Amino acid sequence: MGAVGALVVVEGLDGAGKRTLTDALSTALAARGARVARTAFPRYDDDVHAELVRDALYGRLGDLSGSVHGMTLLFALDRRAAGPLLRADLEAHDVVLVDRYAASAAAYGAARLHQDAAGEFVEWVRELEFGRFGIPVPDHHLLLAVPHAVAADRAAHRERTEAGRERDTYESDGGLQERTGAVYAGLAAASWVAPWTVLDGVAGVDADALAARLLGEEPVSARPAHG
Ligand code: 2DT
Repeated sequence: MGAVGALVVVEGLDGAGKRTLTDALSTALAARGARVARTAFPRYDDDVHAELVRDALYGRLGDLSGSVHGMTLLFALDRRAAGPLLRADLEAHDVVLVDRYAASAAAYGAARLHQDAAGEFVEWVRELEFGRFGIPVPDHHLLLAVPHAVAADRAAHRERTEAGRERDTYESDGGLQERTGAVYAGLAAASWVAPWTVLDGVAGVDADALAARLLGEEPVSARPAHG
C-alpha cells in the first residue's frame, strides 16, 4: 500500500449481498493488519443532498424522479459533498471500502435510458463525477454478480424482516434490476474508470483470499505449507 489508502468500491443489485461482503472483507482486511474505513452511498444521514436523494427515490420530488440526468446529478452532488471526508479517510487508512459509488449512477441511470443512449450516458457520469466534481477515483471495483431473480428474492426477504423498510421506486421495478445487471456486466468488461473483479454472489466469496489480493499479498491458502 502507498501513502494513501486504496479506494475499493463494492457494486451490485439490491439484494446481491454487498453489505455481507463488505462486513466480511473489512474483518478479513483488519485481520491482516490493514486499517480499514467504510462508507456507503447514497448517504442516508442529515446531509442536505442525501435528504434530496431520498425524496427523489421515494417519488417526492415530482418530475425530478422521472429525469435520469436530474436524479444522477443529485446522487453525484451527494458524493461531491462527501469528497473531503473520503479524502481524509484515504489519508488515514490502508483501504476505504465503499458500498456503491459513481458506477451505481452509471449502471442504474443507463438502465433507465434507451440502450442507444447508454454509452454516452456512462461517459457523461464519468466526466461529471471524476472530471467536474473531482471525486476520488477508485482503485478497484468489486461487482457482486447474481441473477436478478435471486437479488429480488433476497431484497423481498429483507423487506419482510426489516421493520419499517419500504421499497424505493427503483426496487419496485423488476425490469430495471435486470437491465442494471446487464449494464454492470458491460462496465466490468470495459474496466470502466478502474479495474473490476466480478464475484459470484450466489456461490459466495472467499473474503480472506480477496483481502490478500487487495493488499497485494498471496492468499494464505496458496502459500507453501511448512512443517
Ligand atoms: P441503496 O438501495 O443501496 O440504498 O440505493 N443509486 C444509488 C443510483 O441510481 N445512483 C447512485 O449514484 C447511487 C449511489 C441504486 C438506493 C438506490 O439508488 C440507486 C439503488
